[in-house]
Amino acid sequence: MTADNADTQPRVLVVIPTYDERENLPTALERLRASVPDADLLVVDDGSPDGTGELAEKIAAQDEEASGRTTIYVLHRTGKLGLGTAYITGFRWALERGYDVIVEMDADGSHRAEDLPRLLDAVAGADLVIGSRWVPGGSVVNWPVSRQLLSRGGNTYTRLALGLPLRDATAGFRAFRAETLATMALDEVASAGYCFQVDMAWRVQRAGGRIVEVPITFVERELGRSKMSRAIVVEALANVTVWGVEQRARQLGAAVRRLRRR
Ligand SMILES: Nc1nc2c(ncn2[C@@H]2O[C@H](COP(=O)(O)OP(=O)(O)O)[C@@H](O)[C@H]2O)c(=O)[nH]1
Ligand SMILES: [Mg+2]
Repeated sequence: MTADNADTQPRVLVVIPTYDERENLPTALERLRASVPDADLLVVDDGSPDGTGELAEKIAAQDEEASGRTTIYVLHRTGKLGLGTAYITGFRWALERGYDVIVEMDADGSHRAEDLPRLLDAVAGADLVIGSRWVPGGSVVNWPVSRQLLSRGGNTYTRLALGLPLRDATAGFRAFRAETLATMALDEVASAGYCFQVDMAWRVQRAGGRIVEVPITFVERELGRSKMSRAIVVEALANVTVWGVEQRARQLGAAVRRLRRR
């Protein structure tokens, strides 16, 4: 890279939360290395009982030895503290180190590293880019119809309840401009799985940010198991309902105040 390039190329950090992803992490990191060779990678592991954290350290050390520079970093948290706070920890780490673009990505192979360059292209003209399953060109591989309906239905409900004009507000493959995150009250974001994604997008929207959805192919994991539960889905729908009602109440309050002033 020339000095010139170093000035103009955005510095990208991909944040990868892990809990028991031993079988998936090596491939995920390898594919990222191949698709976005200039990006740095940060694994945020929650003390995975299967040793994912130690494996990540080993891969990082090997990568450093082979390339002569550090590009894979690992944070260890004490226990399973949840996806949302894992991301917030990663975001703060990135902001402290001056990265320009911060990516959210799963370790289980569902988010294809090969799609990431298109997300990064789009973030040049957006505050938040969402890798979307439910825009034209997007798709899901290996999901039963019931799971597709749940995701589509949840997203339609979210769109109507919040007036958030997105097809896939629950998606977890995203690229943020650092400034977008720097101005957000990160400790106020709802932390549970799908709530976290919706809350982040809604905050960007309310702050007047530009959100772009880029079609991706989402591939359900082949190895390991999902940590999302029915309870997390129910909690997400309940939260969206409360936020929607609060929003309508605020709008109504504002309208009444305007009328009174007349
Ligand atoms: N650090 C951390 N990572 C988590 C936690 N829960 C899930 N993950 C990771 O978040 C990503 C998405 O989780 P997954 O269980 O595949 O959710 P799903 O794709 O919605 O079924 C994977 O890389 C998981 O290992 C957690 O509590 N802490
Ligand atoms: Mg998954």
